[in-house]
Amino acid sequence: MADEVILLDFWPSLFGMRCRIALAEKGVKYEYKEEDLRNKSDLLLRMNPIHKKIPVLVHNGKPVCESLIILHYIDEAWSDKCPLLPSDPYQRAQARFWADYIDKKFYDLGKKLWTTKGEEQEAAKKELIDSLKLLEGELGDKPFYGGEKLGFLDIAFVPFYTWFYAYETCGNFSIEAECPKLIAWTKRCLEIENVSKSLIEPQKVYDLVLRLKKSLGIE
Ligand code: GS8
Repeated sequence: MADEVILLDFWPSLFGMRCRIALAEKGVKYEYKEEDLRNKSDLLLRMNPIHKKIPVLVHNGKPVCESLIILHYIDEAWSDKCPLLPSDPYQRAQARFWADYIDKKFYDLGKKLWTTKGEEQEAAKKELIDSLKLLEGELGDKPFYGGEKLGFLDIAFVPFYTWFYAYETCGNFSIEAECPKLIAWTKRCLEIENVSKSLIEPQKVYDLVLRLKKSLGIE
């Protein structure tokens, strides 16, 4: 029997984009189901009753939640093609460490950049730039975090690129001026079709941010 694979997702989600790239890299055919997060489907509530969040990967009726856990699962369940995590245990631990760092730092900092002003926004901007510089240092002179090819950490990190334009415009700064090597890496990632077709246009994210700001009464 063929595998039944469903991805419950929401188009601007950084976490959903990770799963889309990994599934594309593995060549897994799946059904994409867009969720309305203000009116969550019964399927989402049944498949992720703990957090009630997307993304959820439903593989032959069984749900896997949390994007980084989904990436691991995809790597293990479709292990015959295109390994995502490094084979060396130490390198695997490093990739997991930085993916965890990204999740602990960027989502909240990014949100602060477009929801605050003045000193609070400046502090978020500085912290974001410092963190991006750390990640740029971790890349070093390698083409990808995965070495010569796209890997787990590349997939965990590159969706944030789609939000960079919104962060830069709201915070009035240039990530390229601060971290040129990091932006060169995003460009290399985007040359890979499985990446570019899984990400959404930065302008669409910015338009969404403007709508969210309006609905939240900011500015
Ligand atoms: C985060 C998922 C998440 O925040 C992961 O999968 O890595 N740690 C999780 N999902 C959001 C949409 S993306 O911003 C979500 O589903 N929110 C709905 C809600 O909070 O009700």
